[in-house]
Amino acid sequence: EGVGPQDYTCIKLKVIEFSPETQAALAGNKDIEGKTIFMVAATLRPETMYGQTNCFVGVDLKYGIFKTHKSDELFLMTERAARNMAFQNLSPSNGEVSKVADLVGRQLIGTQVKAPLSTYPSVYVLPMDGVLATKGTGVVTSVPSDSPDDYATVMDLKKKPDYYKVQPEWIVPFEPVAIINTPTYGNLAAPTICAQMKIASQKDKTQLALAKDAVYKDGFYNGVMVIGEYAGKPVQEAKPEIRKQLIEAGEAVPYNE
Ligand code: A2H
Repeated sequence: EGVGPQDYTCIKLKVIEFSPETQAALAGNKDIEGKTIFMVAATLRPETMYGQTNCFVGVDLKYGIFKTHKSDELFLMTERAARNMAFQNLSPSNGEVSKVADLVGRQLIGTQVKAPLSTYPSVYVLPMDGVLATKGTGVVTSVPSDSPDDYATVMDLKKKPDYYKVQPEWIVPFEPVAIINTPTYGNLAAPTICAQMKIASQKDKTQLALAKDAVYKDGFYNGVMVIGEYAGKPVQEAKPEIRKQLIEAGEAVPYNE
């Protein structure tokens, strides 16, 4: 990590309804009136977006809502990401960072968003412990079928909704979706490897790092898509095509850091 520039795809999760806490925080804010707000999630796996079941934020992280290159669209993310985007043609003018609201991750839990390509019509914003303020946008889209971190976190939330202050109906109906098949881990790589390695929680960090590496490589080199337009095609072929389509459809933006 932190070795060289990363080519992320930032997925635009359109806000359908903010949590009551966020609605209260934004009440009377004229800068957001009539605008479409997106929670923007940096991913290295655009081909897995069919399997989005929720979105993660860090409860103690600071977020902002920022003006973008499109006058009718606002991005919700960390200020750090907004500063980087300001030099990647994603802000009103080069280098300009224009924040219209401040929020804390905790306030966003329970917000309902539309995740592009997801088989679920809408998904919810949930808490994750390990979201770094220093990477991506501070917003992580969750694909429990293919990301061991996401799967382990979703398991924690399902087991202890009260402790994590989430409602079961925000998580329980959203089962992992088969996206990619590999000879080693079948078509639900993350649940399979978590069971094999007896990973029970997002707190099992050492094991999760190993699991993440194993399924990432296996999926990329040996994976075949089992869903969507590229079903039957290798991941290596589908990945750049799906990325391009999301960007052309206005549902994602390229982002480097
Ligand atoms: B990936 P790298 Cl299916 N804090 O997207 C913690 N993790 C973050 C983050 C942050 N601020 N920003 C992005 N990420 C996650 C999909 C995915 C991802 C799958 C499988 C593996 C995987 C769905 N979540 O990542 O350190 C995002 O999760 C494993 C590497 O820059 C992003 O891609 O390599 C990935 O970490 C970027 O991590």
